[in-house]
Amino acid sequence: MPAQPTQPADPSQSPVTVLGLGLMGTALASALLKAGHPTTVWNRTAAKTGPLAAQGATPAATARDAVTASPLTIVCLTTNENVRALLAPEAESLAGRTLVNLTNGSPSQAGELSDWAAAHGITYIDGGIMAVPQMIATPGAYILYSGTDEAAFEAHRATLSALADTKWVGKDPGLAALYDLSLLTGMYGMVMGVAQAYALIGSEGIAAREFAPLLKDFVAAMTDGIVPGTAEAVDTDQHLTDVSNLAMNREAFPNFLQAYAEQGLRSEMFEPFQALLDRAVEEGHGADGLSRLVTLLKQG
Ligand code: FVH
Repeated sequence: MPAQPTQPADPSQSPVTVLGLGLMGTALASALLKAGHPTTVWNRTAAKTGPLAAQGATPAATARDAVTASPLTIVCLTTNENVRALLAPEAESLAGRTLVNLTNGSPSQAGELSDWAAAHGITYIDGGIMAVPQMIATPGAYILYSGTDEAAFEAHRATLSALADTKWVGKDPGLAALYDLSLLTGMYGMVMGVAQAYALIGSEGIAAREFAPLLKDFVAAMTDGIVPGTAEAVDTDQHLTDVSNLAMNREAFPNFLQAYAEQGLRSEMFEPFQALLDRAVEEGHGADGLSRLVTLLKQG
C-alpha cells in the first residue's frame, strides 16, 4: 500500500480535495477555503468550479487529478451509486489516501463502499451532514462520522472541523448513515405534519404566516416532552400511560381524516397512521402511550 501523503504541521495548511460541487459540495469547499486549506475541486459539470476558483480553489481537469492533489478527498454527490461509478476507476489513485464520503446513503451502502475502499488500500470514512448548505461552517451544524479507522478520522479531524462540528459515532462504517437517517426520519415526520397543518388551516383562507407562530411553539412544546419521554419508555419497555393512550388516539384520529376530506384535502400521509393505531389497539395496547408504536414498527 502506498504511504499516506504527509500532512503539514499546521492543520489549516493541509490540502483537501472536494469532488461534487452541487449546493452542498460548493458550501463545503468554500468553508475549507475560508479556513485556509489549499483546496482542489472537481465537478462533472466543470462550470461549477468557477465561483470556487474565484475564491482561490484549484480546479482539476479530471477526478483523478483531483484525488492525487490531496491526502484527503471529500466526496458529496447525489447518490452512493454515483460515488461508486465515479471512484471505481480511481481506486489506484486513491490508494494510501483518505476518502470522506458525505453523500447521503444507507448503512449497507456505507459498508459496501468501506469494503471496496479497504480492498484497494483506501482509508474510508462515511459521514452524514446534519445541516443545509447555508449552515455549513456556522454554529449548530454538525457532521456525523464513522469508519473502521478512527485514528485516520482523528488525523483529519481539525480539517473536517472547518466544515461543521464533528461527531464520531463509531467503527461500524454504517453508523453515521444510521444516525443520519434516524435524525432525518424525525425531520420528515415533522415536515409531513407541517405540510398537512398548513393545508388544513389554509383550507379556510388563514395565511400560513399567521398560523406559523402557533404551530412552531406547539410543535416545540410537544417535542420537548415526546422525544425524551418516548426514549425513557422505549428503553425501560414501560409503555403504560396516564397522559395520552392509544385507545383515545385511535378514537380521535378519524376526526382528522374526516376534516381533511371535508376541507377538500388529500390524506395519504396520515391514513397509514390510522391503520397503525387500529392495529395497536386490536393487538391489546390500548392503555399504552404512543411510545408503544416504536415496538409495533418492528417486522416479524
Ligand atoms: N442540500 C441539502 O440540504 C442536503 C443536506 C444534507 C446532505 N445532503 C446530501 O448531500 C448530497 C449532495 O447534495 P446537494 O444538495 O449538493 O445536491 P445537488 O446540488 O443536486 O448536487 C449534486 C452533485 O452530484 C453531482 N453528480 C450527480 N450525479 C453524478 C454523477 N453520475 N457523476 C458525477 N457527479 C454527479 C452533481 O454534478 P453536476 O450535476 O453538477 O454535474 C453535483 O455536483 C446528497 O447526497 C444529499 O442527500 C444535502
